[in-house]
Amino acid sequence: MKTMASRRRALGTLLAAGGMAIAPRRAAAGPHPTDAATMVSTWDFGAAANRAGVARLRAGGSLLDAVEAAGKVAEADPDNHSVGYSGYPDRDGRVTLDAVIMDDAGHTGAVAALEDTTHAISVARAVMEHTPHVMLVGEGATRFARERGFPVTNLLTPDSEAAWRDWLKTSTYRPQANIENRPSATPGGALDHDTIGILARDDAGRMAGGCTTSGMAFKMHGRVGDSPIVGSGLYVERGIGGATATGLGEEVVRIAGAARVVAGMRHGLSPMAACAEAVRHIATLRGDAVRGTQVGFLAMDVHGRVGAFCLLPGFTYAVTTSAGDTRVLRAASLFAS
Ligand code: SD4
Repeated sequence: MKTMASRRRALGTLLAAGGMAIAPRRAAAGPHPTDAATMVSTWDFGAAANRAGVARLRAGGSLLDAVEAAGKVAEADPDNHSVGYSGYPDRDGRVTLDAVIMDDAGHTGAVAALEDTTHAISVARAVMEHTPHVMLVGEGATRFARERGFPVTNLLTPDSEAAWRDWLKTSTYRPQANIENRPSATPGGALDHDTIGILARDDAGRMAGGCTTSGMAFKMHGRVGDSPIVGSGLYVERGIGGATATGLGEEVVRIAGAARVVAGMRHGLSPMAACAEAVRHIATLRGDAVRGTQVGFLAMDVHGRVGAFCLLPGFTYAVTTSAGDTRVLRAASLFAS
């Protein structure tokens, strides 16, 4: 049986054989918090989400309540063009949302291609709690949202519509790396995408997570990314930990990314090493096809240890410790640019 070290050597050989310029980078934004984490979320806007989630926990809410509260902050933010309200539309001008929520007891619900509804993560939770299914898509998801009383909301704001009309002039689909953290005042290069992925943990080591997004800007109508797919955009396993993904979802789905990261932790890797292993696997598998593409993984284990890793520099994540301290950190990346 191969040892972990020999597997790592084999992976290094594979990468070298692929001729890829590998320039591992270390986190640049300071040390990881030493306190155990309670909540982590992707990107800079994860900080506000974490605060809402932790406030919900402190008010006596469950882990699922905290995850939902955190997701709703990003979904309602008109300056966040990649999640919920004001998300960039697909190429037909329709804003379609993907979301999932799950806990470590195997409860999960998801929606994909949901329309006219701001809080996709809440609809995902309703799928979990009020249907015999785990996922509803498209018209069925939207109809279910109406049946559950979620209000009809036009998600296409004037800003997002203007960005789409501008995009129509060229209609070139070219996702940009790290657009999630760029100011929304620059919708000119609006090949935007983003997800908020959230992981929450209590003192007993129980966990839950969520993921919500409007997906890739100007995607084909009907396109679903990794975010709502259990095991791709999110995975949580009792006694081990959880992982979430962001970036170009097609690359995450190909490797069942979040499940892979959790499997890494199950086999003894630290959260960061498990994220790095999954990122390296994408690079090995896809070679030149992922040059210039961003994929980032964020993981937290049951002890509150946190790690992240990405293909390109620029992926950030917010960590809130059990002491209530929130910091935004920069993930280490496989490539320098
Ligand atoms: C998707 N993974 O739909 C999402 C988008 C994303 O940062 O995470 N962007 O592919």
